[in-house]
Amino acid sequence: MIHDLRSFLKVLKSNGELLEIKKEVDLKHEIGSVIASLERKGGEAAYFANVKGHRIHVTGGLLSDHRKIALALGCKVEEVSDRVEAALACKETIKPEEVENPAFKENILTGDQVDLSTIPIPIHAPEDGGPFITAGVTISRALGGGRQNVSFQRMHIKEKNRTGVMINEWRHLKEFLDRAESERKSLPIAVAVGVDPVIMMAAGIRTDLDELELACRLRGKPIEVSRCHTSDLLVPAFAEFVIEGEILAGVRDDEGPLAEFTGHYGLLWKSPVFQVKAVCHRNNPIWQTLNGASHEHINLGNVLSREPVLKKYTTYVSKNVKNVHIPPYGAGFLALISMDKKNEGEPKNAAMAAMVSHVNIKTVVVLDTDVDIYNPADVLWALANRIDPREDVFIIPNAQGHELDPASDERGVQTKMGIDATLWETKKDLKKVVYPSVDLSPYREES
Ligand SMILES: Cc1cc2nc3c(=O)[nH]c(=O)nc-3n(C[C@H](O)[C@H](O)[C@H](O)COP(=O)(O)O)c2cc1C
Ligand SMILES: [Mn+2]
Repeated sequence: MIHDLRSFLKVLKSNGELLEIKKEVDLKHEIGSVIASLERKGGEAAYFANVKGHRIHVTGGLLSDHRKIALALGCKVEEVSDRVEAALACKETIKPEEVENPAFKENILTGDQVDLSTIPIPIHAPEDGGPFITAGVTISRALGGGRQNVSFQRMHIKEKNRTGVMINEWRHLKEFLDRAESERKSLPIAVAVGVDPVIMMAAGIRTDLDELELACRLRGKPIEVSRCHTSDLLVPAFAEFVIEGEILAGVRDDEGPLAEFTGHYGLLWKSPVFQVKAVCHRNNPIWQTLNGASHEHINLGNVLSREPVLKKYTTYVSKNVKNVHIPPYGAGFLALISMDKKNEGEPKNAAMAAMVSHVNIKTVVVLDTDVDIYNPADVLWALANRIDPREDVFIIPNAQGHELDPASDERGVQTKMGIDATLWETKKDLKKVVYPSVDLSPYREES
């Protein structure tokens, strides 16, 4: 049973989804490029056992596709969005379980011992502004008490014990920080790196629940947690690293740029500052990282939480919707609907439902069920073949989208587009050519 990063790495390895790299690699760009190259070819996650200048190993690209996400959840690929939906809909409470002597406290560094440069934190994309903690989850609580929150906040390494921390509008952490700053107080947080992958999935989902409880539901059992060394925040007991400290009241500093989820570089921001007070880590810790603008980034932020809603909205409008997908290569702006239409107008209704299932969704393509919505070439084939733009494309001007979409104004106002790429009824007897897929290994063997 997966309960931490190490047990997940074992599962990936035994399923042929982990590439162990013994060659020496550079933190600057090389690790990011190897992870990206593997992701581009639908390959394995990466495990770097020889990082130049460091003894600590690095791993990355662990949730780059649905095969690995399904392994993390212990389900089939086609069950992933139903699993997330079930966890969100579940009324049963499964609380994290507090334990003594957590693994992450095997080593505790405080005061002058804290030095982030001793941790192999990569510079990922060629034009990133420096090394960033990208796969860590931020654990926080409002100063006056209340439930905990878990979210992703990238951390730009600035000094041996200081990082920038990007906190967008509408984040729970932003609420906590605003309130603390109004009292001129700093906010304690902890960044857990290298955790059970369901905790990362929960952190990327916007919910009013404590995301650790959502993670427990995804795992189907309590997740073990322990108090931090310097605060009473409860963090995953089996985290590889727990970096503790506080976000300083009223301080803002340059942070960025970093490869953003849209696939473009972001800007240099004036962001809050994280002052590190303690670095706790397991014996022989493993550093986990994640590439900005990667499929993994989009899966965690834009796909896992939104596919269940997309499915709910579109199947509500038409029972002939068979499947939905938000492909990670579409930056979360594209939705694909697989439909066995019974009526000519149905695909457009399903497309309209998809457009309102999440504000970021801009382009919706409705496809016949003979098109594999997980295969981009098949989707483009249908777009090239089965549409008459005048009949099959409709646009909705001045709708609300995301302000980082390059084709929207500064408040995110943009045009949405629906495309009915299903075969016309008059052509419905056309049959797609499908060659059976064969296992090629016997054909490659020498005689
Ligand atoms: C890989 C990744 C990186 C992210 N980086 C940031 C970030 O730097 N700052 C931020 O405010 N949100 C970031 N997000 C988005 C939030 O973590 C995400 O929307 C989360 O659900 C917000 O949690 P909340 O609802 O508890 O505020 C990131 C998401 C992912 C998946
Ligand atoms: Mn939250």
